[in-house]
Amino acid sequence: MPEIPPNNGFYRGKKVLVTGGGGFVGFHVARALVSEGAEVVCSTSRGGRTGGKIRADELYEEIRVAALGESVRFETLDITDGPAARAMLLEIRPDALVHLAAMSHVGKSFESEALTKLVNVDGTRNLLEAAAECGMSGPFLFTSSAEVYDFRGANEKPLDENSKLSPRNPYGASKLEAERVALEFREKRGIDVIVVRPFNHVGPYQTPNFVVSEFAWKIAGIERGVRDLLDHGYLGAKRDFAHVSDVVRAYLALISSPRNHCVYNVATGEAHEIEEVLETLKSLAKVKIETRTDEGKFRPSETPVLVGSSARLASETGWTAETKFEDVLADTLEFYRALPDELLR
Ligand code: A2R
Repeated sequence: MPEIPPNNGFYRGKKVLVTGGGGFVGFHVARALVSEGAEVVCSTSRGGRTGGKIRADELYEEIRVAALGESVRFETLDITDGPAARAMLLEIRPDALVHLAAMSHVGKSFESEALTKLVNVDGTRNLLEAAAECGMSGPFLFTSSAEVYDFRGANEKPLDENSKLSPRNPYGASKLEAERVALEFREKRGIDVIVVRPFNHVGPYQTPNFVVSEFAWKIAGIERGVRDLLDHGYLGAKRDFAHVSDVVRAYLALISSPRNHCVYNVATGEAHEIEEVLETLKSLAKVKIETRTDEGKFRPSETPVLVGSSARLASETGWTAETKFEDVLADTLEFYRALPDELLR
């Protein structure tokens, strides 16, 4: 029997623009699209007005861009610059757009609320306006976030797309506002908008400032002998951890499929305690890992459990989260093990 290509060959020869293409998810989206035969243009804001990144972000972006090599074209675009967004879309005329560029860190959004809104809401509006002006007919996938939901009283029952919306932080608020802008462009301007709400997703190439990547990075540092112990905060919260490759598969499947809805959760439906993350990573370590609770970081989470239902995504595309929890962690650890000493300190 002839082999069926992924996504039925939908991406072969298609031109896809990936904003935030130097970011963690952007790297995986770009790589997956290339392997499906798409022509990929990634945009990053390097040198743009809202640059101001901390050094770690820049270093990790360099690693990702180097790993993609010549397989994709990189262009500079600060999405807060409306005319520049329009000029880029007019020049590229993509068949599909995966919009990932964002101020993506929940914690940092408290300190930079205005910038978070500027990039996440106004930047998204600029891209949608540009897409409308250049008559883009292909899908425009906007990555929102599980942070748009009201987590108060959340329990082991997975949240679905009809669960109450009420963000608890400026990041979630900006994503919800941007969703509304995007859905308005869908309704009034005919843009084929798909909104995705990913829950936690982890894996190789993540800047180590999220819980799983931070633990894996510290363990790799201890194994290398450049760090003594793993300090951590509260371990009692439960989260839904998908492998970034599974999340990317969901995005690509949604773009290439006929759809009955325009908003989709992307989640595994399984809750794992942070303590379990730590214990599993410790069991994967090549040396004994000494841990210490850091009182400064110890804030019991307001959100004890956060788990999502992907039933809608599964029923419309057949998607499932294929990677087992332990493999998600092992894969992440393997990435940090390959970094040079100076990036493990
Ligand atoms: O472009 P860079 O080098 O500043 O990189 C960040 C980019 N970004 C921007 N791009 C254009 N114009 C801006 N004003 C701007 N500000 C930030 O967005 C960065 O590489 C990228 C986001 O990547 P990460 O922070 O690694 O986020 P991740 O985990 O890949 O999340 C992707 C999407 C985001 O929309 C999240 O909010 C959502 O998935 O969960």
